[in-house]
Amino acid sequence: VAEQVTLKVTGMTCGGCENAVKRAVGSLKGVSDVRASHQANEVTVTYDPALIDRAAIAQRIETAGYRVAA
Ligand SMILES: [Cu+2]
Repeated sequence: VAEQVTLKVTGMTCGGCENAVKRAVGSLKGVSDVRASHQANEVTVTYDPALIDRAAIAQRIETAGYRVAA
């Protein structure tokens, strides 16, 4: 069963940043959907909790160069 989490992400300033986050997180195994808004500073991820967790998703966003609020 898929779960959905919305993360507060800072550092996204345009649509290019949104696409970078979508590409980075979307490449993770277990992630089925990613939506990103630089205006809302939010990234919403649909994922399979048997394959990946929130911490791994947050880490991938940080590796891409953006900051995830705890
Ligand atoms: Cu940008």
